[in-house]
Amino acid sequence: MKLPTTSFTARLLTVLTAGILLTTASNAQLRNPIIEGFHPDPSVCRVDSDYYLVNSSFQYFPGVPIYHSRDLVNWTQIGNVLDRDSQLPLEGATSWLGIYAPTIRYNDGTWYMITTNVGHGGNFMVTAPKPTGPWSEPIWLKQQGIDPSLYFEDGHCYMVSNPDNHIMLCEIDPKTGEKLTDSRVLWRGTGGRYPEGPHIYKKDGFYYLLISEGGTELAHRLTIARSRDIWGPYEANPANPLLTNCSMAGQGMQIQGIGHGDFVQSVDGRWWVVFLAYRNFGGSYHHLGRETCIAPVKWEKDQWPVVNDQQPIDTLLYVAPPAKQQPMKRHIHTVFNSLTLDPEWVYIQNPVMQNYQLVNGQLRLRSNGSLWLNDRPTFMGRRQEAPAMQVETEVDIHEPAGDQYGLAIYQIHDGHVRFFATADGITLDYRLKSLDGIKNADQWKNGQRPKKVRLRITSDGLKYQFWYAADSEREFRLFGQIECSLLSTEIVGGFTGVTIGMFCDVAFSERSQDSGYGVFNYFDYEEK
Ligand code: 6LW
Repeated sequence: MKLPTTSFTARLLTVLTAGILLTTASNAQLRNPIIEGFHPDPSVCRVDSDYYLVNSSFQYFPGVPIYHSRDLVNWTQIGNVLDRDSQLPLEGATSWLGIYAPTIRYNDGTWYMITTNVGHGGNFMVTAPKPTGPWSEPIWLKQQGIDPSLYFEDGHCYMVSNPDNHIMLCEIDPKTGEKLTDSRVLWRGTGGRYPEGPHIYKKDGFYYLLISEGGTELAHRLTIARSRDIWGPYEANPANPLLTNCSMAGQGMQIQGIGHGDFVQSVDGRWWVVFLAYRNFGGSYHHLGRETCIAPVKWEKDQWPVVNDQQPIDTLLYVAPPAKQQPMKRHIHTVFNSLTLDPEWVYIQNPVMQNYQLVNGQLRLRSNGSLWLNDRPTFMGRRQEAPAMQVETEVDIHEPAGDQYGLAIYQIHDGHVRFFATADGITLDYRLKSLDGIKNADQWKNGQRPKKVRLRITSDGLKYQFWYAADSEREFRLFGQIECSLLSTEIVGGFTGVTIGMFCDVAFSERSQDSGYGVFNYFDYEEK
């Protein structure tokens, strides 16, 4: 990841330009992102008046969250496509590995989700009779590269992906995945780096090939080419890039890194593109990951598509949204008296399920070794989907004092913060690449060891603050704070965004020999 090196004058100009755009766009109504937090690489598919959208998920289990909408702007998670070990081996996966960009498509009564498990077998697809599943076992595919997509026409099924930085096409048998033709190069992009994220569409007799270039950072962009024959030759759009914020007008926006898109036509006939972007907080840092955004597309007969009138993208667009956007302030209080948890819960790699037990309305977690060892650590969390939010849990305190359990803010195995209470006291510590240390630690005063401690993390988008209250204390005490930027992709890396959850661990660098366990009474997540 490169940090921006924009000159002061350029910044000043773009801030001014952004100001002018904002003023003229005072009626702006379309709010981005449409799915906040770690939701990269969106792919969307409409059947009748229902839209379905999937995202990449990297080292997290279950994988590939799937969303449903009736209007393209208000989305509800209806499950996860990959929800069992046999579909999703993740041993050793980090935030750079595991499940990359997926594509969702529907053809002739069957739903398809095709993606790459980087580090565990490459490209595969799963199929289902309904988007809610059940999804099949993986059908492994021979054509390599990342970001596979499918295109169906007249009984043929084509697969496109990017082996060796070329966009390549082959025909496959959609039932077995067997290759029916050689793989042929369609396009190498406009000459920038990393041609990826290809999708094929047919309109007015042209095959359109939409791709991303530039890498998923500041230079990210969408480009497009077209041909009368699916096998090419493809001619590049003279007005490429189709969409980027890597421009004088775009570089001052809070939203950056725009790319990886998929077109969809809404029920009213309008065209849209969903794509990923990240929001900077407190400088050129993003900690919430790459998020799912949307922009309007003008696509006249026989003409090239034009996205958002070639204007840069920010958090408000001057365009009528397809429907009223509901406020996104979620407040979810989870208690542990049911074995069925909502689909937003995630584990790091394949969880060792006996380490997660619901006992008498409490969640009991057993340690499986340190978070940073990255070997199926015990962690149950959710994506942080809004910059301003609060999470809270209550833990029971028990002997021995060596067990460490509480709340963790997790970006990557070597980029996370832990806030926990033990029989000895309370601790806030961190691992940020090769730096690990204790930010604050306090012992319980003699004889005042509490039975229960409530742990709370709040954020305004720029800093995290850590609070606690013991037993029946009503007031929370501030225990420490850190900047969100320390957990950003720019500092600790990875393709994901922050998740927040409950962990059970032993001291850094130790592997649990046995029995560390922690007891949690609830988990509360509230966006502000
Ligand atoms: C993804 C690729 C990309 O597969 O980054 O931004 C890779 N786009 O298309 C990982 O998300």
